[in-house]
Amino acid sequence: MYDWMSVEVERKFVCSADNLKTLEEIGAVCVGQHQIHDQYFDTPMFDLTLRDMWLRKRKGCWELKCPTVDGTEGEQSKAALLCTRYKEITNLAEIQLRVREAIKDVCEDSEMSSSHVEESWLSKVNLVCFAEFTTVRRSFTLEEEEAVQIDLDQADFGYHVGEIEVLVPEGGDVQSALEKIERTAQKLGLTGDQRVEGKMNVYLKRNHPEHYAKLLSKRVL
Ligand code: V4E
Repeated sequence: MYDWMSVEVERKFVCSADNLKTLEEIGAVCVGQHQIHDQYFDTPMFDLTLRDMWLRKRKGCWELKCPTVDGTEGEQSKAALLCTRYKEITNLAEIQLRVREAIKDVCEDSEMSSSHVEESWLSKVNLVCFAEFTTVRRSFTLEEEEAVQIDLDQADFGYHVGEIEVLVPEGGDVQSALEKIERTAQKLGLTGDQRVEGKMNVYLKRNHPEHYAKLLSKRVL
């Protein structure tokens, strides 16, 4: 399968000093601290995010997150309901294809081959940056939970959030990822039964409140 297409299964949690202590106690290994600068793009009418499609540029690379249908949606456990699942696409040609498909009714017919310089494809489909922020991320792993990463994020607009995530290759075992995340959440002592807001929720609430309200009403967020 394609290595540029995987499914990110993720549970966010409220991040506190206690989590750091617990991470130490359960023997989590800090695998790095990075600064991440993200720019998110959409049409002026927000045609992508209204379809739950999130296009961003991170470290000079394009990434698109879009909803996934993986067959685990039906009867969902409480633990699964706390997780999000998004297809993550990093191949520019595939991203352009999906973006063009999503906004074909609103953009002029345009040729978007990967040979175009990327700024030209942005203007051709009328994509503009609607969110930009930097995050300091500390990442941890647990020896006994292969492929699980725990991130503690501090966004520059003053929001802290934790994430437990597993990247599943396209067609891989989402159920087992959900189980790994649940076991990790229990080790961390997470008790909340509500989904926790991501950085973008908080950013949009502050900077694009009308669009945020629309996303809530359409149940995208
Ligand atoms: C998918 C999504 C957005 C794009 C950003 O995704 P997120 O995982 O929140 O950001 P980040 O920086 O942690 O990315 P990573 O480094 O893990 O790839 S913005 C909003 N969504 C949808 C969404 C949702 N509906 N509910 C929750 C809890 N999170 C995200």
